[in-house]
Amino acid sequence: MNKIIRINLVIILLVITGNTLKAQEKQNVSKWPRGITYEIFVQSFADSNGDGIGDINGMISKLDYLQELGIEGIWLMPMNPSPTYHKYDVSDYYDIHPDYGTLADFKNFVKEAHARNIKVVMDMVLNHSGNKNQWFKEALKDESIKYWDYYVWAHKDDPKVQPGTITATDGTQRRERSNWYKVPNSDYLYFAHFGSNMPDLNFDNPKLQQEVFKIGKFWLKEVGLDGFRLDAARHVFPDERATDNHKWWEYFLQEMKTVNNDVYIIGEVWAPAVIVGPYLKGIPALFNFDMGGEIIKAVNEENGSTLVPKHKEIEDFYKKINPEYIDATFLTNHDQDRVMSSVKGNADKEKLAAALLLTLPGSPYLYYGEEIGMLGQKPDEHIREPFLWDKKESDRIRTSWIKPIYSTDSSVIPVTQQSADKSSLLNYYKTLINLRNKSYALTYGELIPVVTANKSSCAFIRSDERERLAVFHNLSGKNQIFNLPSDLREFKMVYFANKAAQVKNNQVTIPGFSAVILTK
Ligand SMILES: [Ca+2]
Repeated sequence: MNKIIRINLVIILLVITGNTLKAQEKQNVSKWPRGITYEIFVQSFADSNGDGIGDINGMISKLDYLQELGIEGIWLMPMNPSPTYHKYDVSDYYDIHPDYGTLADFKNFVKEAHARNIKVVMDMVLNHSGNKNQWFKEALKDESIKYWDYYVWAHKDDPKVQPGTITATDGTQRRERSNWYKVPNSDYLYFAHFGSNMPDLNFDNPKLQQEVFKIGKFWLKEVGLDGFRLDAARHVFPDERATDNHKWWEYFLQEMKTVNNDVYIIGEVWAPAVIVGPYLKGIPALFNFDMGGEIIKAVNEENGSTLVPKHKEIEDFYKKINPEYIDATFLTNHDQDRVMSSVKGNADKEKLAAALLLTLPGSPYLYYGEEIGMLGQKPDEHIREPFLWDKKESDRIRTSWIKPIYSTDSSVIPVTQQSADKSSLLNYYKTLINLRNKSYALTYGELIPVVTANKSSCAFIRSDERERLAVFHNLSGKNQIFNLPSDLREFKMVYFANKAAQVKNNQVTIPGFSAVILTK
């Protein structure tokens, strides 16, 4: 009798162990850039030497954290020397800001990231230089100097430079002041779309074009970067010369491919999809600003009915231009209020927004701190506050270059404490990211809408020839019961649910504010 029980136990244990091993052994199927990329504001991430400013060695010490989170790519905000905290006004395109470390440190970072199967992309700010750049300092001296033509000038009598006659053409961000700036003892004014400390570079000048290629090749070849995130990509030529903008980036991509045929170029074209689309030939990956906004709006309004049609509309349009395009989806980035603040601190809604991002198609980007629920609202410094690794008294690597207003010890639970809590936001992100990385359907699958009567739900199939999953999101606080139509009755098992969901008798029960993924 005892023997039989013991044998049964052994069999049961073997079965359990077998299943567990199977789950653990499931390999990642995502291959970057179709994996998840993590955006880092270096200044705020991790400080290795106690000066309060984030640095390269600090980031190296946290690569294991990112690997464990399931990250396969990192986008680093600008790291070149610059007089400002954000570093979008570059003084030297061929070096690293001394606060962050040295070129040798950075090469080491890239090597260490690659050793963990993480690719590295850096912000490349080419629309304008900083006004402390040697090129600009030289240009200011004399019109005969070669660097004069690196910038855009107009005579003081030119009607276009008169105050009030030039405004930004981006409808949402109209400026009343002129974008032309005076220079002491000169009859010429320089053009600067983003303000006087960021003089625009002159892309009509072939010498400047060659210099830009030299910069790009330096970082790819000498440092081993995998690609660039192009800042302000739609502004290198004025808006009325959009076609020149599109062509320039095709030219740039072609040149970069001579150094690395797999170079990854992602562009910031902050505009509606209709303006973004034509850039896809030269910039194969573009941020999907429209979808990020739609997801947060849907979660806040508890209305999921627009998401799938919106995604489809953008996808159909982009695919006609470049069938191989990379849809860089995200919730918010360093220029927008943080997700947790946008959902007014509602952790359920933050989780839903994350689940939508990580189950819809695309190559998702996460902004550092999103995974621990950091808060932040404009002005910009306060959507870029120090990352919280541990409780303040034991956080030796936390940066302190700015006093946080939103993400403080009383409002955000740091990484160490969240890691130890199974139900934390961090572990929720980790689970979903790893689920996506291991899923053909979620990483590569087609999006097939599922019609539901309830507008506070968002349901769809993700389908790949190797895998099919059914995804349900309940954006309301109330339980929802969804009757599976005959073509969805193949889905009988809960593959993922963050609350007590169940599927039974062709009905799936989705608790309020939760996501459910069903498999066959
Ligand atoms: Ca430091």
